[in-house]
Amino acid sequence: MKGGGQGEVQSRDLEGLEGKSVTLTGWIDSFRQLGKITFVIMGDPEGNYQAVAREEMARKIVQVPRQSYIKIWGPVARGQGKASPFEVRIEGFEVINSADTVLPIDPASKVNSELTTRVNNRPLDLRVPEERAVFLTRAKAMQIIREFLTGSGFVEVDTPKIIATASEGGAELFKFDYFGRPAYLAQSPQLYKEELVLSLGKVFEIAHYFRAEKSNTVKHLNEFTSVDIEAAMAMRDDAMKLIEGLVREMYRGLEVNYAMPERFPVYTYEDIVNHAGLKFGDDLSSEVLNDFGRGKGYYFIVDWPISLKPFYTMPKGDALSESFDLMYGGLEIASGGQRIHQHEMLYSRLKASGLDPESFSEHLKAYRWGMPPHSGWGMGLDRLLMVLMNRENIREVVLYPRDSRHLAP
Ligand code: AMO
Repeated sequence: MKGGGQGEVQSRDLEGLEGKSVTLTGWIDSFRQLGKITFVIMGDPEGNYQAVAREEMARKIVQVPRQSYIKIWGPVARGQGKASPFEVRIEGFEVINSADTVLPIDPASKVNSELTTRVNNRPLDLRVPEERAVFLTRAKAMQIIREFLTGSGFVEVDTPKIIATASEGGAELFKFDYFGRPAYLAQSPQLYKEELVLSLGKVFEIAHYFRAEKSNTVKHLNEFTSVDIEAAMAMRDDAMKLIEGLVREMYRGLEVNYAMPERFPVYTYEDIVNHAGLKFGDDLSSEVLNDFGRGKGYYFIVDWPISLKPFYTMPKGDALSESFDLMYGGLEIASGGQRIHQHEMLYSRLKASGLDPESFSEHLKAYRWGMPPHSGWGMGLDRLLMVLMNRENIREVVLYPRDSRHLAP
């Protein structure tokens, strides 16, 4: 094998290796010519760094198409350029796998390609350190969520994504043929997570769900990631405190500076209806929420009319419900609340919501087996990450977004 004395190292190791000969593999990001010297900006998963080639070596390496995967070797020296504090003086290189000379996007370009082009060429797009950073943050966020919820006594579960009955209403369901019977892609783990509190007490799940939304907006996808929790003996306020705690923990753990209020403000549905001049029972459109949420950070909207919430929501008096939405400005981040735990009430709420209780018989039976009172929520992870990372479009924080126009790659 060709290579330098130190064996293979990564760019992050360079600092401690001044004067030593090293071998690295990675891709060519770009070349910069300065007189007789050619700076080769190299990339690897850790970031970009600088290598230097002179004379014959320079003439040879600039022939290699950018983004090719190569091996370089030579001594490490204190850097002369601004790309990295240490650089590799190239004594030799080997092309491991050459890239096409014409690329759909140029990761080294200062001019960003269109989001659609980037998403369609994601593997190459992620060679841009700033874009890769989004998904490193996403991975860290998942870890923080798991640690936070596990540390709060929740058990991680994974429930089926092929289901027989709708949990969030029929309009946005993807239906398909399941060996001659109709089946659907799960819109949420709602029914399962409620059933599981019967024995496991406190459960959470992080998974993909499917909504047949036709609208193409910056906040909707047809396949999105939700963080769901459900907890026995928890009231709505407990569920709200938990999500507030999780959001704070994510900002802390991801080291995102944000002036968090002491407590997230709480508004009622009625506050917003009055503000917008609507009448009780009207749904709150994006326009109304954007207007109400302008200049606001995180806040809750509580006490929605029962008529606007799914059948499993616990009523509050005659017309309201023990529900909440967590908002950021005009964007809904999560919704949840207390659920119905009594069989008869659930049965009649199904009927009142225009659903056939018979098709929920498998689910309903758990409510005859000592179901504890319980509350929970579902949080759109992609939406929260979009806010956290200050991105304008949900597709920027999802590796391979699915919307009605995009099924590939
Ligand atoms: P809901 O339908 O409000 O509630 O969904 C919960 C959260 O999931 C996110 N979300 C979406 N994100 C991107 N694209 C979509 N198409 C999309 N649809 C929803 C939102 C939303 O707040 N079972 C209840 C939750 C519960 O009560 O526990 C549910 O699914 O951020």
